[in-house]
Amino acid sequence: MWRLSFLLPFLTPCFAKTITLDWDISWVSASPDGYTRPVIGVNGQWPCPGIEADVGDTIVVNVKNSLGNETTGIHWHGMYQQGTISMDGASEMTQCPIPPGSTFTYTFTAYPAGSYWWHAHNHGQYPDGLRGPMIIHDRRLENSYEASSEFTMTVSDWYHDQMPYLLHSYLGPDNPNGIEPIPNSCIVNDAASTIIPIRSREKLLLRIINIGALAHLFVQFDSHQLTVVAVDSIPVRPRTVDGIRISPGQRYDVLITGKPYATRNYGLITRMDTAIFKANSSSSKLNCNGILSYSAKLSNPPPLRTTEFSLADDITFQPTDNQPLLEPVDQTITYNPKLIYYPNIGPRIALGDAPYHHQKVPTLYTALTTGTSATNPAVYGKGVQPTVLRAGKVIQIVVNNADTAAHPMHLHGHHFQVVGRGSGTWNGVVDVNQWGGLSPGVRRGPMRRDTVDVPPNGWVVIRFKAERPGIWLFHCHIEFHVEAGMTTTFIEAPELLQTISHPKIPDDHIQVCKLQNRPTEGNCAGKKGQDVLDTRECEEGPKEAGWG
Ligand SMILES: *[C@@H]1O[C@H](CO)[C@@H](O)[C@H](O)[C@H]1NC(C)=O
Ligand SMILES: *[C@@H]1O[C@H](CO)[C@@H](O)[C@H](O)[C@H]1NC(C)=O
Ligand SMILES: [Cu+2]
Repeated sequence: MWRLSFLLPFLTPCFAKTITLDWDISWVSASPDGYTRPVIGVNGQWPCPGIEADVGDTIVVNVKNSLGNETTGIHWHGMYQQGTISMDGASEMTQCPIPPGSTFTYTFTAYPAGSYWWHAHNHGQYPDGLRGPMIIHDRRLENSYEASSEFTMTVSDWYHDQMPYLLHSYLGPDNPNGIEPIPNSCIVNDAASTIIPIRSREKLLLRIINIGALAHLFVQFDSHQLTVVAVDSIPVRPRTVDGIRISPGQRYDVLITGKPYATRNYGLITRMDTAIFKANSSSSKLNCNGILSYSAKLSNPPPLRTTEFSLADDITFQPTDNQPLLEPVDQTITYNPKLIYYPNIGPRIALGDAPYHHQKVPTLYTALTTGTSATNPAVYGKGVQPTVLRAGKVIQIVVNNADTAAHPMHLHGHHFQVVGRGSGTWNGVVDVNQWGGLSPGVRRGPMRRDTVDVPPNGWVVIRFKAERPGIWLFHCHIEFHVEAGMTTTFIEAPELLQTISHPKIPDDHIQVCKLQNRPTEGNCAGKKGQDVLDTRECEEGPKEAGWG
């Protein structure tokens, strides 16, 4: 089965095209919510460009880092990257960070279809603005929606301070309880407000993407319901809801039907969910607004002020392909994330045994150059919290969350089945009929997505098949938690990675490591041959928070 999905990107139709983008990444000034600050833009512009492609196209992005004072690296959230794992863009895991002045090319297949986004995956950088939507069209699927127009709406929290400063204080010794900084405001399409055009009677396909750092957001429209048709790009049986709650990293594709006779325009509200905030948010602008506009000639309503939202539980959506529950489970991995305070250093979060710590050699390069030792987790270094997954196995992951706030957990390169969710700690019961939070449709096929909320004081159980050779991160999508170490690494089918499923690492990728005097072969510390199991020089344990 893994062989088939491994081959899929190469079975692209002959009309697939190549989209080449040249991105010069630099600091620019912007004021999305009225406050002017430096942000990271592309080709002198901010908001950054979105990417649009048809499924099967080849996307080539030539990146030049002109930031001067920060490294960078770009991740294409949700792409399967089969045969191109070195293009996943996770700095320190699938590449070295791109230093200032360097260039670096990403080439990958636009697969699978749906609403995605791209963002820096480099030392907490994307909340400074380096992110944008990425839409992979499947025209046949989209035609089935009978929508006559489409619109992409990104939603996000927003900070006036820059991430290196925010991280320095969040990760510093004066923050023993790991209290996350509160966003100053909410923005929509990187602005204080957005206008979504709609015509009477038409169906509009709206793609909602949370590109933020911390906040979960409610989205609701005045007098218009939302018919959800895809969840993190997985098509689901259409279901009409009043509103959604969307976590960082998540996407919802919804249909909105225009009223037959509109005599005015309608408002929409996006509001940050304060449940995730541990500090006082009274000075934060929680709402941002927009207009569903039938005509510029009609009057616009005042901003919506909704504070009560009626929400659908995402676990109850049913994928249209009815992919059956993956059974039996071959390997269960249980995570009990915990906050650890290191005196004189600061708070960190361990998802596995200890907070994540990157190594001298990017984990992918270790997997490709350590021969038969690549199936031994030790060669990667304890710091990256490695788990080796064997090809074709059904993997079950349990996350028990003792925190008072939800964690949106993201797995690179996969959509996983969300088979159960509940409060407290999972009791290990495998009778699907008794699992808390289980959708009645689970027998027909559980909901799948790539970023799932683990509720406060609660648990989630997910499953996927290890059929995509690669180095895949499993991490919380709250960017502060990523930097606190809430990440683990799956080494999926390394023996296949070395043989059939990965071409040579491109020279420009090797070059950026060389520029930083970093080895590109061997174990976590660059040791090879007889010394491949010598991990004494590998990185472990928290260090002082840097400045980016
Ligand atoms: C990097 O340069 C930008 C633009 O001048 C500045 O706003 C930012 O604070 C600098 N970052 C660091 C970490 O010094
Ligand atoms: C939050 O801060 C405001 C002032 O900024 C204060 O009036 C309010 O009492 C604080 N709320 C709590 C719960 O501490
Ligand atoms: Cu988190």
